[in-house]
Amino acid sequence: MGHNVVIVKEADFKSVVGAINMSHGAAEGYLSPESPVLAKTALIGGGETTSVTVDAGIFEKGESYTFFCSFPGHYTMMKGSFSIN
Ligand SMILES: [Cu+2]
Repeated sequence: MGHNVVIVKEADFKSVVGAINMSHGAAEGYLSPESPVLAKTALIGGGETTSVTVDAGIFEKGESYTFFCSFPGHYTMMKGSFSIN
């Protein structure tokens, strides 16, 4: 098992999580390569650490974003949102 952080536009969340499939593999976070993912970390286990660098310029003023874990099934509980004001 593992956990990660994936960031997408809120409007893309349902399609992105709908395309999560074990066949895409852990290295891809089980995400479809066609999914409009803005940023993601590696999947890691308890006690591990990881990081990702994101160019803040990708975030648009007035847009809403969802961050979630893409391990299959986790996004139902492991998610949150933010917006740029
Ligand atoms: Cu998780």
